[in-house]
Amino acid sequence: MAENVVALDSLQIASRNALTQAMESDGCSSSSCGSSDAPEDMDPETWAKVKDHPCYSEEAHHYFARMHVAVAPACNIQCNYCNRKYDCANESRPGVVSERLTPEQAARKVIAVANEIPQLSVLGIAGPGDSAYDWRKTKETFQRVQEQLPDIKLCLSTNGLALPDHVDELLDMNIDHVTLTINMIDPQIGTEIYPWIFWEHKRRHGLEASQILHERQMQSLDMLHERGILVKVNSVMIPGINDKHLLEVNKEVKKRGAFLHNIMPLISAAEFGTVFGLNGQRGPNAAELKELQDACAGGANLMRHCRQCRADAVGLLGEDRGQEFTMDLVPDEVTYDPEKRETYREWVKKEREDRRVAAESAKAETVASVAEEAGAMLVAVATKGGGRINQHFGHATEFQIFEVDAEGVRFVTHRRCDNYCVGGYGEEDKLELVIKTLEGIDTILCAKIGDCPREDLAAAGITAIQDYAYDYIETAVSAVYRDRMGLPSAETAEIA
Ligand code: CLF
Ligand code: SF4
Repeated sequence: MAENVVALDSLQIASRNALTQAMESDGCSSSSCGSSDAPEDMDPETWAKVKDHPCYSEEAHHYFARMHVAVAPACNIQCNYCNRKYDCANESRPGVVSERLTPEQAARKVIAVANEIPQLSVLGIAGPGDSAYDWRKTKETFQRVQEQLPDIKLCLSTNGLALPDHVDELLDMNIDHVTLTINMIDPQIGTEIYPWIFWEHKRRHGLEASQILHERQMQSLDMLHERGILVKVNSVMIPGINDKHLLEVNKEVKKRGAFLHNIMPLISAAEFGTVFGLNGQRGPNAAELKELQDACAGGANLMRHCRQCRADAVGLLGEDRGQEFTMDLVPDEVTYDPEKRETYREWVKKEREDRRVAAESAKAETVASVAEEAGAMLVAVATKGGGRINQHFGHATEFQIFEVDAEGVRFVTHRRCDNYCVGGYGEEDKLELVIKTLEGIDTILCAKIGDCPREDLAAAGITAIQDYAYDYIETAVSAVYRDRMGLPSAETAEIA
């Protein structure tokens, strides 16, 4: 608990520092937000639903956390990328087993996490089987949480086969967010992904199975959209099977009102014991995934910040605090205390407004001063959240990647790595891997970096900068870009 107070305090200090700097320098750097998740890009009702959901809003993922509880073990289909020994791979890393919980245990765990992590805003049920098929347990868990923690958003992830039977109950429970995994809209392609489904008390195979699954998924999407429930579609990209086809999926789900489309790379390995793992089906590489995402421009909005969470994930996206909250660590009796969370939300409200104003003014400055035809640049950022550059280079286990050009700054993706610094010392072989991970990156922004890694990065053509420690990401990225374009910073210009 103390740790969170410290984290909140340091964020507040960082906020004050950045504000002071911005005032002193007359908004010294330029920036842009580029995110389609800003309030001005959607109606107020939709913004109210997504603004605190770390998966539905890229901006929110800097401030808010989610957790999953594994209460629904039964599943009604078989995906070739799933091994039932593990959890549903449609919304979690394959090969991961979570702690199975009863609805009562799950509700208790949610209270324990909410008391400890003020950033928690969403509870997701994504298996370990199918949450809509194992409905009794899913529903009981949601009801318990709703009664005891009314400020937590409820989020459901499903393959869609059983969902049409429960859509109205979702509405009654005020559930605003549903993820449907849709890997095809052509049942022929489905035959290569789904060997069977269990439907109306019978196992169905081949084309018949895929046809039924497809029709129920489309029905689910239509029903959810009609009722104003936001739908995120997850698709697993499987090279040679549905990779090109996902363009069609993207168009179709947009037509049917999906709010977001999350194209996830297949993660496949023989040790997972899945059909695809055993037959050598590979997943896409980062370039193939990006190419497909870029080709989807103009279709359904894409989610690009998914971390393919662990099934028992707890914390900010990309952060894994699940091991701090296993059931043996959760007290038998726990009472919800909303105070710290209310304080945090008040702080976030102000902080994100400050950040938006700073980013907008910086964007205006960039647009006004950088020639339209100026090239784009990729910048990696080490961040622990809060939308700021607040992590040491050696501690980063992932970098957030931003693209910047004359139009502004856009989040593109994240790249994972092992942290270079372990136990206070940098490890040379790890640095080599980090440098590989950062291929194509022009500049790294971090809170601190030592001389050795900075020199090695420079030798690989990557500039590491710590001068923007604790600044907002967008304003700093923009300032670096302006600098690279040979433009004076606002501060320098003013002095001159
Ligand atoms: Fe969980 Fe999924 Fe809800 Fe998010 S995850 S059920 S929508 S609360 Fe988020 Fe994790 Fe990606 Fe899922 S980062 S795997 S998209
Ligand atoms: Fe596995 Fe989920 Fe597919 Fe069921 S829906 S087979 S649990 S990946």
